[in-house]
Amino acid sequence: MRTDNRKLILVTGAGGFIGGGLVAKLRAEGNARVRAVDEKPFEEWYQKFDDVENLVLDLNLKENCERSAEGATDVYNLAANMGGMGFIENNKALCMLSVLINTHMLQAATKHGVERFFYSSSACVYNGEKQKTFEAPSLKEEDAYPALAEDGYGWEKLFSERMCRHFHEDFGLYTRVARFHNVYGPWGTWDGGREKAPAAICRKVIEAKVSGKHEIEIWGTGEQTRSFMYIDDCLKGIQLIMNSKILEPINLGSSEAVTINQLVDLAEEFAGIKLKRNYKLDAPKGVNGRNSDNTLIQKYLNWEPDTTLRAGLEQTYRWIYDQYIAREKGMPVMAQGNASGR
Ligand code: GKE
Repeated sequence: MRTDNRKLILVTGAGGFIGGGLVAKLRAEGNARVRAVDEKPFEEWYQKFDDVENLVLDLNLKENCERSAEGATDVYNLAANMGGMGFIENNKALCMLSVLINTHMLQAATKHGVERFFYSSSACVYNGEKQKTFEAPSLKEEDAYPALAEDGYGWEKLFSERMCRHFHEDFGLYTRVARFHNVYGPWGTWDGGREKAPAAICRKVIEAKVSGKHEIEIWGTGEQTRSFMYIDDCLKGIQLIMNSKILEPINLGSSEAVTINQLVDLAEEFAGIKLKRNYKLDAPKGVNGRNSDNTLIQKYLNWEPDTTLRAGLEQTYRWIYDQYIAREKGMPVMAQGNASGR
């Protein structure tokens, strides 16, 4: 049997949306062996490939992080307990417990002499005071301080970012940190409570179309602003940042801000229907406005996420539509509702 001398890349959270997408991309590129790790049983992985090493391990535990990092040169740490506003607002302690994964993965990577370590942070680290306006404030990297992050989830991300920095300074581990802005696309969570606005709105519009009940519930006033990053841009950005020399946390997000109402307009257009909008004002809303300032990523990489929301959302809508119909018919669909990977 021939030995495989290609380097070994570890992807944690590989059963989740972004982790699964990254494994798919790395194996297609074929330059490395891939080890895919997630705590979920295999039948719940969003994507799974038999030609990579797949492991079910709980990365809250240090020994499992050590087992995962052994022999790896690159680590993409995408494992976290997370979800959209409906999840993070109601599960703050669970979100903060991801600090166990991040602490143990950093220790394990240091112990095994890993060459590069990627940490997926979030726009939720930004100071809430700077996101009070609905005018889609563009957040620069420096706007994370003075710190007033999203309660629970955002504070854990900010702390773990900081740990990455100090593992580099004190222990020489080459860490890379990207702050993801709301990622969406096919193979993402679209039901079950952890879904974010793009998938939730697509699903609700599809539900209305299929049922013939032409109404939709929207959380908040619909005037909240966000930018949404298509999964292909996210994956490309992750690899560019990992292979760069960027030491500080950097935004990885689209700079095309829209209101939630505009998001609904688009989904309605794909469905070819118009819906009566019911605004649920006491639902989880998060910040009023948020956009990604991409000056820094442009400076370093001469690139920024550039898939238009129209193009990306249309792909996503079609994919969720097929999943929805398959579920209606009792056919197998992607597992939902227990996303432990990004
Ligand atoms: N999830 C969801 N579901 N959100 C809805 C819905 C719905 O049916 N209807 C309206 N919204 C509104 C929310 O109230 C919120 O104001 C906005 O859409 C975006 O919600 P979201 O996609 O769940 O999440 P956020 O952008 O507020 O926050 C997310 O930010 C990311 C980073 O940019 C977080 O959930 C994190 O998971 C993530 O780090």
